[in-house]
Amino acid sequence: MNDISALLKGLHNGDSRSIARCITIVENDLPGSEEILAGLHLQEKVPVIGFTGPPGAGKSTLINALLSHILQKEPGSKIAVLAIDPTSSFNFGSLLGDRLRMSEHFNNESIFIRSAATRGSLGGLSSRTLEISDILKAAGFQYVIVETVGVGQSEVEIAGLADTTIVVLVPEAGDEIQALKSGIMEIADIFVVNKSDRDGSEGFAKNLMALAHSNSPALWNIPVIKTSASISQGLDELLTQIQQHGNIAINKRKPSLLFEKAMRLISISRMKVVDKKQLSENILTASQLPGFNLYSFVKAFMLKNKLE
Ligand SMILES: Nc1nc2c(ncn2[C@@H]2O[C@H](COP(=O)(O)OP(=O)(O)O)[C@@H](O)[C@H]2O)c(=O)[nH]1
Ligand SMILES: [Mg+2]
Repeated sequence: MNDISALLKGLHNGDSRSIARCITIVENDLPGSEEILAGLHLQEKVPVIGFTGPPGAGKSTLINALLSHILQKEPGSKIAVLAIDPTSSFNFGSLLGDRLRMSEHFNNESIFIRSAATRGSLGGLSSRTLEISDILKAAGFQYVIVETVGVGQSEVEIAGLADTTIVVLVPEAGDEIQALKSGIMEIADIFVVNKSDRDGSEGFAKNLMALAHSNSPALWNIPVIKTSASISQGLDELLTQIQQHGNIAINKRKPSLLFEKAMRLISISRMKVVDKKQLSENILTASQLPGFNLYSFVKAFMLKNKLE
């Protein structure tokens, strides 16, 4: 047995060191990465639950509280958490922050926590988030939770990856117009109004409920759940809705989700063959010439590099 098959065996047995090693290999595109991905025994019934929302809304606190809640209600469950943090320097401490915040469970063997940095793929998720969550799906967890900051592209991307997308907002997020504007209506399967211990949560939740109701798809009435993550309130309802939505999503939405994932994998793999350094040098030179046209430049670049 080679190293990779040994690692895969460990992964499928739920060995956390093998899981961590496989993630590192895939995340960094090291030798063996493709073999690992192609060898995964995906458990399609395992739900991937995405949490998104503005920084500070309480996503990490909520996930932490939810972990305790699940372990209480379903003792023996195994849950994986993948926390994606922006690399922007003003957020430098957040990686450590998430770990510390979830530290209550950090040494608990039923919980596997991994932080991944965003690789700046257009301000979105790490380009490997999809693959990492699939690795976790094969590793014997009952739930895979992904936390991502709802800025830029990442909230749209999480919806193309998670079976259930939870948008966490706080009362002071402002009025319902803001929610509509950022396009979150299309991606939310469940809304959470966290910090509902604060003033204004009632009115905010009511407005959001009306909007969610009128935007709900035929099969699913998008719920608005009020939580107070820091005092563990609202978790039972949240878990119930996650489970109910998961039952629908996994059976009904799967083909379209798989289609989106396939498209994403194809475009990432096509982008890989682009020599970014060369592109950047060529474009610098070409753009200084009179009559520069980006479209004909790209066409010529693709032809020259056999990308077409
Ligand atoms: N009052 C109140 N504060 C909360 C609640 N949930 C989280 N917080 C606080 O909000 C801050 C940001 O929480 P965090 O989980 O890091 O937010 P994230 O950036 O969305 O992951 C922390 O100081 C939390 O203690 C809540 O339900 N009520
Ligand atoms: Mg967080």
